[in-house]
Amino acid sequence: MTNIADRVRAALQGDQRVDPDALIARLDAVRRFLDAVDGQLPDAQLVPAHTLVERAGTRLALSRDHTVVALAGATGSGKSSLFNALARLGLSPVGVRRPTTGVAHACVWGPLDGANRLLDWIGVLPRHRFVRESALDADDESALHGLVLLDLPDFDSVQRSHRLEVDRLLGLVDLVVWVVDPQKYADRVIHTNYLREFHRHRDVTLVVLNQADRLPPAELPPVLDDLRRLLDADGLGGVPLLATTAIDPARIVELRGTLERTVAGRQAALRRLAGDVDTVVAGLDELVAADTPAAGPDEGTVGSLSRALAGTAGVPAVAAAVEGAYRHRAVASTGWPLVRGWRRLRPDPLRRLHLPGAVSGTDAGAPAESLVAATSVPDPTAAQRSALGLAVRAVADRSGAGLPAPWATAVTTAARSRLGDLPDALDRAVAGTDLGMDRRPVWWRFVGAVQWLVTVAAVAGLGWLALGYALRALGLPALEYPRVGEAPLPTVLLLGGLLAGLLLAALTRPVVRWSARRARHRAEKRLTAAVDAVGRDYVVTPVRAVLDRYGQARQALRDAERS
Ligand SMILES: Nc1nc2c(ncn2[C@@H]2O[C@H](COP(=O)(O)OP(=O)(O)OP(=O)(O)O)[C@@H](O)[C@H]2O)c(=O)[nH]1
Ligand SMILES: [Mg+2]
Repeated sequence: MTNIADRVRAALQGDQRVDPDALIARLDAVRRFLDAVDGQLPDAQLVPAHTLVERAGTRLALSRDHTVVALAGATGSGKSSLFNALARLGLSPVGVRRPTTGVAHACVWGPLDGANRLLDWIGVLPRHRFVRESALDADDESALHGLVLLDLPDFDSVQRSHRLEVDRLLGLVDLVVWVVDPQKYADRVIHTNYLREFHRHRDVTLVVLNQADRLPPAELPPVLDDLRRLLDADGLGGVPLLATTAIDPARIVELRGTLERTVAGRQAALRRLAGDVDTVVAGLDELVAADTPAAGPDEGTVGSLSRALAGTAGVPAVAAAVEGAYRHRAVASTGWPLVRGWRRLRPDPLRRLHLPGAVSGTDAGAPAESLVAATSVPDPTAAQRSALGLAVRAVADRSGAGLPAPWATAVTTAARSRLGDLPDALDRAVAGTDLGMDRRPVWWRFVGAVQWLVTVAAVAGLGWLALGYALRALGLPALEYPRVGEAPLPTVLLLGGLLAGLLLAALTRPVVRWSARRARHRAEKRLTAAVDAVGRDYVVTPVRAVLDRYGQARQALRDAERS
């Protein structure tokens, strides 16, 4: 019963053909995954994927016409005996001293030439390579044409070198025939260390209970059933299970037939690699989450970052300086001409910060690059620095939320990656911002001109009055002043000019204050925008780059999954 069920399963498995193009596309997806995660994730987690991409590329390039089948098993299970029986030649020594086979032996059905490069890559020494098919065999062996059969050392060996060699070869071959014997078929080592590990390679796994002749015929079916149960527990349900007797050619016919079908199908290499891709994808699965990745930090978090950066960059101090400078300059331009000079003696608040716009004209339009670290904006306080640290952390936390741990770490690293460059960048941004202070408003000139006019009038009136007074004092004929109503014109000019000047200054003051506040807000807006751009460039963009890579990696891994 069991054998019939096995055969049906085997037949069904045989129908699941691996399309080479689909396999290559999956391998390509693994390569894309590796490109996307390069530098973002710890290399140690990526070794199997790198190994797969490298091995698969080489295996597919070497030969798709050959099928490399390994006989693997514990010492004394009869691997070499089966190898020789299948080859119908005594190629690999069979011994009583255990272990016997120390290095892999290969037998090639078909011309050795084509298989040599494959065997070079697999690492079978030339003196252990044999050719089975010769002209003498006629068509006897043609059904196995393309088979490269390997007799491996024992995997449970007392010799460490044997175990290493087996592990290496098991990673390279297309199909593994696990050879067990009636005494040791239930050994923990073979199941735990090997068969279980190969559960994703069910399509390229065959299990052989050799030395079946050592069991009384009635005991064979229960032993096979027991072995089948163990295989099911290993995750190898449905793999073909055959009973063989290496010393009886009639009782390896079924194994031979299975190998013939495998060779003819030319699917083993592809299936092996497809299983490898499954294993690698399963191992990487924890590196991507099920949900679609977030696009980046929300605007609220970025806003907090901008505010923190503005504090660090001294935006409030610069804005206050702009307001002060506006008032300073406005008064210097529109004030009473006699006190303007005194006003000019006081330092300009912007000039103190060494900011463009500190003096109109020359340095106002200078390129930002030439102003590196040129400002004297006060250094950030400890509180501002820690607020910035918290804001950057918030960007990282928000962006990394829900991502697998290594990606969350990568996001945090990215968010902090350019922190060292921030002070200079902020200084450049502040220095490069047009604060709107390099032009004198027209109304200043107008008011200034009017002030001059009324002052000239007052001075002229004063001079005129002084002249009249002097003439009178010298006893000369007095000046006849023209009159405006009852008042003499010089007096009107003097008092009117003085009064008009004072009135104009008084009326201008609130306008200056209001305009200065507007100038402050405008500067604040521009500075905040500049600082916000720095935050996006230096913190948000690196984070987005990691999230982009995460998205690519996630998509690549989905593409690498078996469809
Ligand atoms: N009765 C019987 N004896 C077998 C059978 N297969 C192998 N033997 C004997 O079992 C012993 C071990 O056989 P090998 O072929 O050397 O075993 P192996 O798995 O290659 O062992 P190592 O090379 O040490 O790993 C030899 O004495 C064989 O003659 C079989 O099917 N029936
Ligand atoms: Mg051997």
